This record gives sequence, structure tokens and C-alpha cells, in this order.
Amino acid sequence: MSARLLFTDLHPPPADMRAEIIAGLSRLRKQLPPKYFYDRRGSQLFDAITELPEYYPTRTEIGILERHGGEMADLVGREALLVEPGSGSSYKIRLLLQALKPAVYMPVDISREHLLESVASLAESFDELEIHAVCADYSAPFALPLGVNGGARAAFFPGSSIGNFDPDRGRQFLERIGNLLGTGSRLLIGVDLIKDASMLNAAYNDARGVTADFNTNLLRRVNRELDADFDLEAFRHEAYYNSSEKRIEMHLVSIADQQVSLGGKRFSFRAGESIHTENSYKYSVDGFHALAGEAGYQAERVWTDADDLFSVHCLRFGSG
Ligand code: AVI
Repeated sequence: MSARLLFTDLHPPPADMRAEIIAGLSRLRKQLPPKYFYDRRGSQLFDAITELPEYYPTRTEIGILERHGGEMADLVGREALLVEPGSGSSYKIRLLLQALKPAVYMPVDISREHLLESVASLAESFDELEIHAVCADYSAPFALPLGVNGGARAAFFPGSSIGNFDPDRGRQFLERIGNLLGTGSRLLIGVDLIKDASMLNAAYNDARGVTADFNTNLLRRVNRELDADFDLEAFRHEAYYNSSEKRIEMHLVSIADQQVSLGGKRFSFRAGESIHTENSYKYSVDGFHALAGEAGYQAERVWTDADDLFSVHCLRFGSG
């Protein structure tokens, strides 16, 4: 038998990258949206980050999924509808599909190209799975395609991507997923844990400079796509754990007074001035439960590794 592939295109409106970048650079404290990290090169650099010795989250989460996939399946139930906001190309979804054996796997992604590439490769490996790919912007409200009814429903959001939202946006995102899948649905979500600052700082300041390249690649992309003239040598990568905000902050810091032009506009930078490019919030288990509770979930189970570096939660949406 071969996998059944369905595709629904909800035609997400294209992002206005120029307007968003100009708005970010026009702020008193300059910032750029982290979603623009992920052009082809940025995605390759992110994949390289996940293999770095200093970047513990990916391998630790994989270890948790390998060890506890059976328990996750017992909670979610077999033959479920499994929705994954974001790409489905990673090794993690393969582990979960093997453990859960869902009836339908529904990846939701804004990039048609990425979505179709990843489902084609999954369909080769999972013969009996129905794969229903949905092209939509999961950071905005949307409805699941009709006709996907029936048994248990669950969503999978690994990688501590929830940490790239500030807590308020994170809560809104959790709530939206809950409302999308309905009362009684489950969410399996990976969340990076608060730990010693030295380990966190090392994970975002790797010795090979891959994270620095990933950060600087944002300027390379803006140069290429928006006709800007950022001098990539004139900005340095900076990442540090802000313990009062419980987040890693990534910045690109101007090493000189300089001006940059972008499609006819000019932006001035003082030496030492930063562009804030990303936050990566870290949670305690209790802190994350509190956030999930505010979003309407009940905590059912949490798995961590032996060193308490990372957590995977099973949450149930709705009361009772
Ligand atoms: C995708 N996200 C969860 C990563 C993180 O750790 O916040 C992105 C990243 N930024 C630098 N290194 C990894």
C-alpha cells in the first residue's frame, strides 16, 4: 500500500517583508523579525546548529521522544489526527509517527515548497499513513479543512519553538491551537528548560561560529531581497542569557558608526548599537504549566531527560 496524499491550499497572504524590516529598523531599539532567518541558507545553518555539541536541545528532545514515545501514544491514543504546525521534515516527526501510528498526519506550513518537499519524503517512509498537507499561516487564525473528523486529535510542536514567542504571544498561540483542534485535544510540545547560564550562553555562542553565521545571514538576506547594503563585516553576533527575562537574546551589534541604505531609505547606526534579532524564552516546568493553564490547557504529563535540560509536555485542551 502507498500513503494517501492530500493537499489543501488556504492561500496565506504573502508577508510584506519590506514593510516589516523597515518598521523594525525604524524603532528606537532596532529589531528584525526572526521568521526571516529561514531562507534556504538560513535553514541549512539552523540544521547545522542542531548538530553542534553546544546546542543540546535537539538531541535531548530526540532522546525524550525515543524513550517515551510509547507513553505519549498511550495518552494521545492510536488512529488520531496529528496536526503539526510547521515543517514536517525533521527526524522528530518520524519518531512520533512511528510511536503514535496516527490515522492522519496534517502538517501546516506557510511555505508550499517546503511543505510539498517534506510530505513527499514522509510518504515514501510511511506506507499506511494518510497525509493531508495544509498550506496556511499558523501564526494567524485559520480553520482545519473540513472532513477531518472522527477520533482523537493532537498537535505536535517540538523544538522549543514556543520560546521564540514572547510569553503573551506564546499563550495566544497555544490558545489558537487548542481552539483549532477542539476540547479534549492534546498538545505534545517541547520546551527548553531554565538552567545554568553558562550552558545556555554556550548553546548560542558555539565555538565554530555557526550561530553567528545564522544570525548574520539575516543581513545577507535583506541585502539580496530588499536591495540593502549592510556590510556583514561591520556587525558582530551577540547572544546572552537575560536572567530577569528568562530568555536568550540574540543581537547584531554595529562595530562602527555607519549608515545603511535599504531601497532608498537610510538607517544610521552608532558604534555599539544593536539590532535585536531573536528571543528564546526558557521555562521551568511549573512556569510552562502556568502559561499553558492561562491558555486553557491542563497538564497531563511531562517528560524530561536525566539532567533536566529539556521537557516534552502532554497538555489537554479544555476543562474536565
Ligand atoms: C528555532 N528555535 C527554537 C531556535 C532556538 O533555540 O530558539 C532558534 C535558534 N536560534 C539560535 N540558535 C537556535
